[in-house]
Amino acid sequence: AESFDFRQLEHKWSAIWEQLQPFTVDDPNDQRPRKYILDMFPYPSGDLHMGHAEVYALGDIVARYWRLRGFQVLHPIGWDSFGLPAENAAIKRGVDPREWTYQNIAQQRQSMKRYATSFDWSRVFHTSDEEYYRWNQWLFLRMYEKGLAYRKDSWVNWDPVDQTVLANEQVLADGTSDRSGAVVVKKKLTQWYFKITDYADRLLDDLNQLEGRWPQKVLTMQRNWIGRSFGAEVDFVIEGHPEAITVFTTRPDTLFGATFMVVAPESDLASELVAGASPEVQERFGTYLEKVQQSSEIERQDHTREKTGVFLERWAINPVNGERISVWAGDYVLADYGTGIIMAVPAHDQRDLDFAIAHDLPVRVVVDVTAPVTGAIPVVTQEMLDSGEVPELDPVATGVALAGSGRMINSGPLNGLSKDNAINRMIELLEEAGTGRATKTYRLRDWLISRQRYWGTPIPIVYDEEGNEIALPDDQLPVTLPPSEGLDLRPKGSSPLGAIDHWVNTELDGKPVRRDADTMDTFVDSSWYFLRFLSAHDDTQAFDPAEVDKWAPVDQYVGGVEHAILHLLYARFITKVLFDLGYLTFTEPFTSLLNQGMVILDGAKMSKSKGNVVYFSEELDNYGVDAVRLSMAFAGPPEDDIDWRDVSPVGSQKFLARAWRLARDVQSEPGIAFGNGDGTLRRATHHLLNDLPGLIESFKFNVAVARLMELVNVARKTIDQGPGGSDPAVREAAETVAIALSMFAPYTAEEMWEILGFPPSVAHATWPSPDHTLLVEESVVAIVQINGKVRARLDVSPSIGTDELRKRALADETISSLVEGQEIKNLIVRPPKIVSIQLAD
Ligand code: ANZ
Repeated sequence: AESFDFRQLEHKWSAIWEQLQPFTVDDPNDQRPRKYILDMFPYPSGDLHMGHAEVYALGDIVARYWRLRGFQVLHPIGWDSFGLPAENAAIKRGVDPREWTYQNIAQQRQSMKRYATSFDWSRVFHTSDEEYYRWNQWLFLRMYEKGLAYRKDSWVNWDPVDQTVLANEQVLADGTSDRSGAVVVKKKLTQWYFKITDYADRLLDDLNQLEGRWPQKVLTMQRNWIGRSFGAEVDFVIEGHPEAITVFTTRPDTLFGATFMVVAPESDLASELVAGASPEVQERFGTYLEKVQQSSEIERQDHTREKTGVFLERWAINPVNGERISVWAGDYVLADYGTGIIMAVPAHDQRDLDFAIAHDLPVRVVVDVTAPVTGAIPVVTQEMLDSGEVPELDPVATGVALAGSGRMINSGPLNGLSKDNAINRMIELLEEAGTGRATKTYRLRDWLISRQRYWGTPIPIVYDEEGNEIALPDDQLPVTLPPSEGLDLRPKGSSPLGAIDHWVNTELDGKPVRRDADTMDTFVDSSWYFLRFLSAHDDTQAFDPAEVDKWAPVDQYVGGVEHAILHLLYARFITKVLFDLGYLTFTEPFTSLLNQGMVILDGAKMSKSKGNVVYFSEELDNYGVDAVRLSMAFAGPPEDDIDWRDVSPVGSQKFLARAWRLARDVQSEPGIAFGNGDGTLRRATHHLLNDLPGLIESFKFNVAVARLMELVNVARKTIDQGPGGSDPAVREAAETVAIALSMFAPYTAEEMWEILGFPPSVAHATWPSPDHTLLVEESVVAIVQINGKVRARLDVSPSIGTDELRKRALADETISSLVEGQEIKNLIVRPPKIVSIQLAD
């Protein structure tokens, strides 16, 4: 017999699909319900890799599933093709970033097609296409009009290797750049920002709508990133300073314990305050500031670090007790959180205590943490005090701040109150006195979008001769990215575009103007791309509202957890902005989210430097597309990492050959009635038809594949050891396998479908409804004997267990009345057929 030849199948069906274009969605009269299934679009950094192999296999299962269920499915693809890697590669190899990018796109596109992804190829776009990025510029202008895009002179995260500005999100936890790995430093620049902080509350509160639909981990990461804290602002008068200075605190209850203030050294306020100090202090401050600027934000937040600082020779007045307290500059206070200056409460805040001890500043305990407060466990217990574990309630002696709850002391009107009550009372008192108010603050910063790089969307702003910014009118769009020829793309802290005189210097309304030479962060491109697919080639608008109405929001989004914060937060933000501008009628872009894990090898992330890279194209060459796709689905729960070492594409291949042989062994015609086919096989088939939808909808793809394998085995038994290939149940099983397999292994499934006598494509088959009479379990009769005589017959499941059968027998009315009051000498249970009871005589 012929053998299963995946290469031949791939060759044959690619050509047919290319002809049929089975996944183009373009029938305006199609009345079926709709699903929008979106996979995160790739960055064209070379050929596809194994991570892509996973995400596009999983996304395709979902898309193909909904098609089988009778939905119109929009499953588009494009390329996220602006950004640094193209430019860096171009610098390294001396090729045009454009050429490099589009060559990679061509290669990925080919691989994607080979991989049998069911995309609508008519909607492809690349974010580096002028036809796309002009709408980034359009979006920028709409945001500018609403005051949501603004320019600000500020400290930015600077990557000294790539010589570019980074968003906070691009600075890793260890303070290095997620691009170059360099330690990120601070630098002052004038930059464009999107005002995402205006949306902080909505971005946070709307996460509740996504509960149960997005991974919990992602929801938590988004919540932490936004980082809302409730507290109070308190105004402090500083002697000799014209206006009051406001601090943010989450603990206004401790205000009586505020014994000094600390300002972030690089803040404008610090320079203002030091201006009046003596020359020595000014000099000391200057030296200190320089040192601070060389350290990363992460280092500065390191709790174990020595608390350095400089006294500014300034005094503030504590608004609640009139005390004069000293004002310091210290680098544990960050310039861009809260107001950049704090009231220090050393008795109850560890960092403040460390600072107080280092600089010999007063410490006053205002919370008695040993006093019992219902529902709160003090950090220092009476037992600890008694046992001498904590010598006394003296933070200076112990070096440990009293962070726990308790009752207020040394705090005038607050004395005796618990923490929560004291917070509320203090806010009332401050509000009455006009020296403070309840407030909240966020970790979230505005989104810095300017990049001093070439390969991105030009910012649609020009400056007149006085340097005033002017937004370009819409009819001046697109601002086209000029060719890179002759440009020095190497990073130098200013945009390469600035060097093109004839591009930078232009005219608006007959007046000379200069273009902004920076380009936009590529996260702008991906913040709204899911809308562009809905009218990908519309050159009159960014997206067509009628199409948006039909398809959006995205029903199922599939992609890597590495985008849990940045991309998803920005896309959510822009969606809300577009809603507010009246362009959309929904506020969350992605109704449901599936994050796949990583593909690793030997427990480690694949990387060229480690030499543990598995290459996508080689795997396809060796095992075939279907075997690789099936292995991705079968490897385990999608959110777990897949160690490619533990995966068996060979095993997948063998299974596919078995499935294919099943179709070949069918000896009946299409349309044959299945009704009197073999009962066991029919029941197996209908159980699968019944169970697979739930498994796919809950992303248990591996379980679904295991069930398919089982069905193929049962069908094989029916052919070889049962009624044979002409039994109608064999055809029914084979058709079911072909349909279900089309989600995982499209080439094999398509071939099976053809062998079974149907025209292509199996992707458009309909999921057969299970026959519920076949789902009821078959029952067998178990007999119950007492002393060798049959006394009862029970209808039981053929798979009944020993314990269950014993219970059922003894619970039977006849049996229990006969057994009652007697001693059972012996009881034999042989499921599912016999229970034999021996009574003592
Ligand atoms: C007094 C106080 C007493 C504080 C106490 C805490 C404990 P979260 O909860 O993270 O929002 N803070 C405010 N602005 C800061 C800045 N720019 N840099 C460093 N620290 C800053 O933190 C809020 C608390 O962090 C604020 O409450 C303030 O210290 C400090 F027993 O005020 B607290």
